[in-house]
Amino acid sequence: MAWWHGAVAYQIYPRSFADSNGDGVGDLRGIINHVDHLVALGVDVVWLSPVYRSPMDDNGYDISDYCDVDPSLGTLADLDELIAALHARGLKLVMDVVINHTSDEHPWFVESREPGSPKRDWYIWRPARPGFEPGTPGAEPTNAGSAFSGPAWAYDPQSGEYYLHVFSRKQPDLNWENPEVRAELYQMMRWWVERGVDGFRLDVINVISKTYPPVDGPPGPDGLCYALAQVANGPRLHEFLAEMNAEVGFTQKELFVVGETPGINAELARSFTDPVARELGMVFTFEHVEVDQGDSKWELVPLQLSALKATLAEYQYGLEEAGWNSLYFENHDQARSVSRFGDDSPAFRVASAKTLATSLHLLKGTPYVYQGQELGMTNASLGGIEAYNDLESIRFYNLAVSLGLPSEQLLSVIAAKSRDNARTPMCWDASENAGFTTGTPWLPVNTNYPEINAAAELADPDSVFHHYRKLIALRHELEVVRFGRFDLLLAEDESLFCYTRTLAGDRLLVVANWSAAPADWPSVLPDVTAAELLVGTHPSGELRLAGWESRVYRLG
Ligand code: TEU
Repeated sequence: MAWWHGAVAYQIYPRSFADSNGDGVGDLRGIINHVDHLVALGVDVVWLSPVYRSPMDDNGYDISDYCDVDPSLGTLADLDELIAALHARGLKLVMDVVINHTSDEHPWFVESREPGSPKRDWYIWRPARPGFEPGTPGAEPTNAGSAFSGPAWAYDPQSGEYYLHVFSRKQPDLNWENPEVRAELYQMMRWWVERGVDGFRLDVINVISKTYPPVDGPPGPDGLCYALAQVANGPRLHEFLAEMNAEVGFTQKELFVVGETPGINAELARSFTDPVARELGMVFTFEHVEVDQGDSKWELVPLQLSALKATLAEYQYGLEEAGWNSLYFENHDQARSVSRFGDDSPAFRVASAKTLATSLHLLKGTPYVYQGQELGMTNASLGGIEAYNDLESIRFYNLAVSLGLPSEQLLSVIAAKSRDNARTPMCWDASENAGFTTGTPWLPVNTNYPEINAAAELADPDSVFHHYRKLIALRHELEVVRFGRFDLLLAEDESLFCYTRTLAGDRLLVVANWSAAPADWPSVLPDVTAAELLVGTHPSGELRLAGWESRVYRLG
């Protein structure tokens, strides 16, 4: 086992974490100033969302220089200082690297636009659809649709051809078939390892090898076929991942490597993370965060707990013999879990945030805490579309309005699912702007910050924060939490999430009530009269569970 199998990670979205210079945007020095918070929580690893030089079309996921820090976030020297500050406290730093695409302002792409340039083949260029005038409606090479609405092909008048962008048009996809591209990216990653980083989070890494040649796919309501699903998991994916591992030294140097992999299943997750394959350490899968949606994230479907449990269990079982799971409910792309899966009303916010945490952190894998999740921060309630920043939400809104959908209905869907829910500033204390900035925050601070903030929660032993702290400590303490076999109980139950973890003679029982209604103790559960209660959300007493109560027992 590697060190990271027993670790807990904490994700920082730098623009929203802490602003040290009053410009309203979080920065690296802000993180340096708050390392104590991470130490108090007890996490082992920081995953830093992109801080590279970027035009910020997608808040840093559009990189124009892989080897420099964006001036809005600080300097390379600040980053060195952060790495040193974390290492001095026993924490590791993992860089989020986006290598499926670059910014269209990256010098490589600028050069690639020249048809005769040596870098032409570094990106994916195609001529217009036969019989169509280039640049006219419908002339795109295929009907591929980008993840952020509209075609995934952008016309470049300079060369009369189109380039592929699975994400925004300012995020052209690199051509991984070209060995020079791969060599250059591996070189860049080695440079970061030499600088002291402890691993990588690899953005949409299963999209680097694409299914070719691009062809028209089944059209959705907008006439387009979702490119992300259409081209992902291409034929050379395993080859590229193994090559990257060998060239950068993932396995050899015991780096913490997590690949983001939308649109895969448990079998693929196992194949990427089986140590024998020497590809990735673990992957972020999506099935469990898609159970409350229809065909797209914007089609809301009420959560069925049995469906969520089934998908989580599928990965637990599927990666038991080989491979390793990542465990997450939140990140910078997802709504706040207490508002989404829990109950953020005053009566149940604290209990449900704790119960979601217990349910996730007792699973087998590496848990991730997204900034503010440890406080039980809620969705943003931003209001009108003008309050939003995220290009995904704004582009979806504009497209849907143009198709005649009522704005009010769209805003309620966006309020539930927008990525901006996770991106409002971290709430540090009850002072103005939640202590995030002395200036004007780039995205509004959640109005509930006087109540939900780090200072208040650190001072309250019953807070969501201290519950997370206990769960993290429990993982460090008990081998059965890190490595015990998972077994789901009461799979069909729509309000109780119950499972055991077993390692040799050691056995834990997790019982979580995912509902506001109290629940009788199910007779099929193991007897707990002689069991030790390790962590609970409520004062222990009767067996019957209160609304959103959860408990972890060590069975005798
Ligand atoms: O996300 C990839 C991804 O699958 C998401 O775009 C997802 O489709 C969307 O967020 C659902 O709402 C990664 C990053 O996490 C995301 O922030 C970037 O926007 C994206 O890649 C492009 O780099």
